[in-house]
Amino acid sequence: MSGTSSPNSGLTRRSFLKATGAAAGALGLAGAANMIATDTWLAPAQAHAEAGERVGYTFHYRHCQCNCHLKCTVRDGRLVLIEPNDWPDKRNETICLKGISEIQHTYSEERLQVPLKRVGERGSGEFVEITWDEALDAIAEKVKETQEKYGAQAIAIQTAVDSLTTFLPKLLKGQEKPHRGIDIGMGNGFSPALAEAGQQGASSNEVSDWKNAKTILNVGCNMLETCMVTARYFFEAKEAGAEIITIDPNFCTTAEKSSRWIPMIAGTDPALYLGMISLILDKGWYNAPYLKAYTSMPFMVKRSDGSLLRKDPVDDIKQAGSENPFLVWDENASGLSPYDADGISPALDFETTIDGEAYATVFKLLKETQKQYSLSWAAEMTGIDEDVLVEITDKYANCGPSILSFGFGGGEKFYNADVAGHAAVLLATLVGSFGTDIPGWGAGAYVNAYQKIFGAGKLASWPLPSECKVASAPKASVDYRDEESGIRFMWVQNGAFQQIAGNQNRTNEWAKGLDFVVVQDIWHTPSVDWADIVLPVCSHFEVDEEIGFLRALRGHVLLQQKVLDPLFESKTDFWIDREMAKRLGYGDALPKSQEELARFQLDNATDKAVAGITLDEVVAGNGVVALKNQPEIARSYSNQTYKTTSGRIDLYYEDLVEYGQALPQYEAPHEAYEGNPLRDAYPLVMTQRRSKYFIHQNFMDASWLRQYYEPTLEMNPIDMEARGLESGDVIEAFNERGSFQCACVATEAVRPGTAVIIEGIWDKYMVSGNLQNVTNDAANPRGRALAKGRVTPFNDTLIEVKKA
Ligand SMILES: Nc1nc2c(c(=O)[nH]1)N[C@H]1C(S)=C(S)[C@@H](COP(=O)(O)OP(=O)(O)OC[C@H]3O[C@@H](n4cnc5c(=O)[nH]c(N)nc54)[C@H](O)[C@@H]3O)O[C@H]1N2
Ligand SMILES: Nc1nc2c(c(=O)[nH]1)N[C@H]1C(S)=C(S)[C@@H](COP(=O)(O)OP(=O)(O)OC[C@H]3O[C@@H](n4cnc5c(=O)[nH]c(N)nc54)[C@H](O)[C@@H]3O)O[C@H]1N2
Ligand SMILES: [Mo]
Repeated sequence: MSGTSSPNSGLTRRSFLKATGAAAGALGLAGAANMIATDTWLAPAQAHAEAGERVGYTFHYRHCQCNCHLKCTVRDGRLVLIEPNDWPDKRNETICLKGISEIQHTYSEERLQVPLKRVGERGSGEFVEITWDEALDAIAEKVKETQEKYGAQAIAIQTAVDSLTTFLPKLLKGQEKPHRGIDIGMGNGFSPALAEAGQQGASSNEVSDWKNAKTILNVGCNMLETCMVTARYFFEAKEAGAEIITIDPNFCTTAEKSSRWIPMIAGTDPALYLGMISLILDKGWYNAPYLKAYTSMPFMVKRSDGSLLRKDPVDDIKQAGSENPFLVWDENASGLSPYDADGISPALDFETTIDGEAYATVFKLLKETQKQYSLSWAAEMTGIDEDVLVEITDKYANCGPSILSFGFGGGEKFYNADVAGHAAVLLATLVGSFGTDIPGWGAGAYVNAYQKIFGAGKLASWPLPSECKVASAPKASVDYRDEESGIRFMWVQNGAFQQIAGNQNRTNEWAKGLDFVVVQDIWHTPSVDWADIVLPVCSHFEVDEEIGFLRALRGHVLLQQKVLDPLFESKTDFWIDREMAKRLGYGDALPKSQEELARFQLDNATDKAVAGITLDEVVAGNGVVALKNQPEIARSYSNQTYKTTSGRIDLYYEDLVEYGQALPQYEAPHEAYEGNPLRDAYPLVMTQRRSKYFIHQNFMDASWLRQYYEPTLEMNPIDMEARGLESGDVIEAFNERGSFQCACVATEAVRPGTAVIIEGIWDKYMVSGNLQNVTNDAANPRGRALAKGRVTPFNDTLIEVKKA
């Protein structure tokens, strides 16, 4: 497991030999061989030898939501010690095994060392080394050719959370992150009610507010692994007496540390929320004054077509606006009134006939549609006992302040996720969770919610010529692999070819037909093998000047500074931006150095949280300076402000009337539902999770971490026994889309009828295949009508398992 199988200078063994044969010494083999192997690296110095020791500061990767700031000791040019940096608030001083292991991982055998050009078939991973000029010239030529032939929108750039590039997407003028359906599932249903721009499903308050809550329902979020820096706030809340109830099909780490774990059937999240809503309505546990004052519940719906009643009739329901107010029934005047008129008393549970048309309030309609979602129905669907549902709903509604927390994994990655999101926001609104400024009430995804998320810390953006802007993805496509997406040229800074789409065979077929592929990464991830040109990038520890990138996160301005000089032939993302700009005719448009950019970003910031903070101050603070004027706990929607059509919480989704989802209606998962005939052949639901040891595909090659984890399919002993399997056996997991092989392990933490695997594993660490070979990529037709498009239902996957 130590990953020392083949010396891999960013090449596969086969192509490495080929490259050596073709151009002997081109890689400077003697030096490279010593540099690349971790074991030799930790032996006496070869490269960057300098006398003495120095300390450098940088931020770590962010996709695990943590972005820890690190204090790094460099001896004789090598990273030898990594510690948490000092922060003004000690609670932020964090590091985990991922950070510590960078002493090894930064020098991993899988580091891309030199620019490469494909020589074999695309996907074969056969490359030869080329120079940076050759690589960049070839790319620039292809960019221009594609722009002329198909238009700039035929270029797509898949940026990743951790790639430190800022200019490239705009310089290419292509589609940035074309439809990929990731981390939007719940938010698609949750956010339109509140119209929180940006992050879909973002929580209403920071996680530090948990200590003010009495009841916390944590549904399908393993935050103690997926947002480790929030652990402090989790335990703070528990110690303060909050009851944290984790509802999750699996006994995940967070379930283990919660006050209570309630197992549920995967993919039934909408049923859970709908059942709770029914009980709250039946028992009258909702906050009626809140619903009347701050929500669309009293708005009138025309029964015949589902449209909301406005002062003036409209042809197109989407053209509403504050000039044409929604109408409510004023109980004082016994007549219709604009919802925002003064001195009215809107009826909540009401229906009437006007000019022969029947109208009912949103609330009344909700009560009607909820009739089909009884508690016993919810209990059967979710597998949670009825009395347990009553108990948790009672606590949630009547023993507040309460928090409803969900993740970006779990129920989010199902075909029906928007229904779950819509039901979740309804549930949270019924009990008055938003905008009350009462500490401890809130709802949403709290993974990430310690970062003063709502707009705080906006750095100034460097202006580019006006024609430099990204193209929008064509409306007709639901998936970047659709023909309608029109993509001919992919520039990849993440796992576009293995990681961010389900159904690998489809991805492979699509990838073969592209005109050109660039992969820009630090490590040799599986996507690299699909590149025509590979660009090796510096890790977050390496910069070619003293100053690197700035971020405003976790309530602070955080700076990346030089810890190491660029290793091997790698270059910074910024350097690549500048070189591409020169070649595309924008040579003068970019800052000359990262320092110039960083100064600009701070000196021109208009955000009060940042204005006045200087780069010199950040450097003097070893890369960490607190944002200004920050509340102790950031909250959103204060004073009940919502950026919705009505300015209130709009729970009735008029634009989904044609899909029958104006109010949430239960929809089964695509594959993973009881009674699906496909279960005869593929009876197990395979969900995926993340691990504290990895960030998706990142760190898969970190040999110090790999000692703790071997890729395994986790299964319940009952399902193992039924298949004659024992822990450690190599299994084949398969369905009609494909298969993969790895070891299996028996664990009671996984529900019978399901199998669980950590997502992101590179092919080379599996016995064979990639877990993405089996995952579901079905597109829900409703997807096009949703705010962020359709979701990728990775977890909505049925498989069968047999001994390999
Ligand atoms: N089957 C299955 N698939 C899934 C999921 C699932 O649950 N199941 N989850 C999905 C989700 S939620 C997500 S968000 C995606 C994530 O998928 P990705 O976006 O691919 O996630 P990362 O592995 O974080 O990718 C970051 C890449 O950026 C590289 N990188 C890091 N730092 C830098 C840098 O400074 N510069 C450059 N140029 N590159 C850098 C890393 O080496 C890594 O290859 O995966 C999705 N895929
Ligand atoms: N260390 C680390 N941290 C990360 C990441 C990483 O790769 N590594 N990735 C980041 C990213 S991009 C994301 S999107 C977040 C995701 O963060 P989380 O939402 O915490 O993601 P997961 O661990 O995938 O899933 C959470 C839980 O959902 C449960 N689950 C599975 N199916 C269902 C279901 O049908 N219903 C319910 N209710 N629960 C279900 C799983 O058992 C699991 O315990 O994590 C972020 N943080
Ligand atoms: Mo994600």
